[in-house]
Amino acid sequence: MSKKLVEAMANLDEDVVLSEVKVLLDQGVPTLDIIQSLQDGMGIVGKRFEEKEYFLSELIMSAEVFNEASQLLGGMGEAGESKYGVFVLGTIYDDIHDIGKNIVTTVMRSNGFEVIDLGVDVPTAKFIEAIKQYKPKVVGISCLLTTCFDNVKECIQAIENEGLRNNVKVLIGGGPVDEATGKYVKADVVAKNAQSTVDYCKKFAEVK
Ligand code: B12
Repeated sequence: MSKKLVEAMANLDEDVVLSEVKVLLDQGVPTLDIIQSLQDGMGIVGKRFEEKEYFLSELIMSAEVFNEASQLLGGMGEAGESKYGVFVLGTIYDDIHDIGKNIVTTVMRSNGFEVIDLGVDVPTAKFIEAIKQYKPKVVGISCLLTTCFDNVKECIQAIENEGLRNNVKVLIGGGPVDEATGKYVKADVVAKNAQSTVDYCKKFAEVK
């Protein structure tokens, strides 16, 4: 964990963020560790927003700085051969946060999954259609807003009502999501980062 990077991200100090990411890359620090520091910095941005020290403009700025920094992280890897099957994911409807989802997409692809990324603000019907079409072993739902937990719950219930729940594990993730949320929405697993998503999905994968 780079304290300097966490603080620079939290302070939206773009120059320091970019130079520190370069330094860490030169030192051979793994990409996912760098992302974790950026993610922790974003957590502080969120807290400052809650405490009204930051406003919407700072949230927007944080997304820009994060995206700039990720451009430097070529090391997340290119999509490789898909040997573990399909993973469908999207951000639940009414929620447009996509930075974390996009990281999960990239990391899953570079670890041998074919990822069907449904995008953001995804309605339940689109998740169901994708499950029927691609028959994934695991579906991921990203949710960054507590006001959208009920949407996730509704979506998972609808998957069950369609008779699809026994064939698919539902994995949820996103900043404010925790174990209690997982129980509330009836997800199988809560993933706090991209690596745990890969580890979990590999358990259910069909190796080709
Ligand atoms: C950047 C940001 C924004 C940006 C998003 C830009 C974008 N393209 O995504 C913008 C400015 C658009 C935005 C808007 C809003 N935001 Co906002 N935002 C954030 C912030 C600061 C960072 C989120 C982020 O990108 N983190 C970095 C990534 C890497 O982390 P992550 O998303 O957690 O992802 C990792 C893991 O969680 C996991 N993961 C994530 N998704 C998934 C999915 C699956 C399937 C799996 C397995 C794993 C997984 O893996 C990822 C990689 O490790 C958070 C604060 C926070 N603590 O999260 C607030 C936060 C989420 N936002 C918040 C709010 C309130 C809003 C707004 C309502 C503000 C407003 N008044 O308009 C709007 C809502 C818009 C909407 N309808 O969606 C609140 C939500 C509070 C709550 N209780 O619900 C937060 C928590 C800030 C706060 N503390 O108040 N936001």
